[in-house]
Amino acid sequence: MTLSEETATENILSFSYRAVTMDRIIFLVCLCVAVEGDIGKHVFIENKETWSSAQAYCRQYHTDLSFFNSQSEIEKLPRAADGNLVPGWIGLYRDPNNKTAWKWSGGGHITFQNWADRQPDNSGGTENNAVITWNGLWTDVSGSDFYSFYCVDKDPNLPKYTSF
Ligand SMILES: [Ca+2]
Repeated sequence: MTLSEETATENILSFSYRAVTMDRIIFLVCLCVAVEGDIGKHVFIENKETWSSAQAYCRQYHTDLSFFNSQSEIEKLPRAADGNLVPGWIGLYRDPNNKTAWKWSGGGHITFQNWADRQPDNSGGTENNAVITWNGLWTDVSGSDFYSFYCVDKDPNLPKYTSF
């Protein structure tokens, strides 16, 4: 084998190694996008219910009340004809073991938050749930109030270890 042939073989080996590495990088990038970027399809339910009734409905006919890990996930919510959101329940509830922490109905503490100005304020001490308002910001209200709501059909391809 001449020197140039050896060099050629080395180049080919080096190239295929790089191709394998690239495959892994692409795979990992896709995994991250799935975890951070796409929770599922959100559905608006116009009927006004208490938070618990809305949760029960979403769990029966969809995955759960809607939850979010980014602003772009909020942008996916169906909007009214005027381009605004109809105020409605999302899966947010105050952690009964830590009054300053919030959890998603689907499980786990929130990792992303989008509270409106001066919210959550727990006005009257009974605001243990939250609605999303016309502009996508959240505000805590009493769970016994009646609101329309948002359910999510979670993407079945989402890895099970996601914290939602
Ligand atoms: Ca409030």
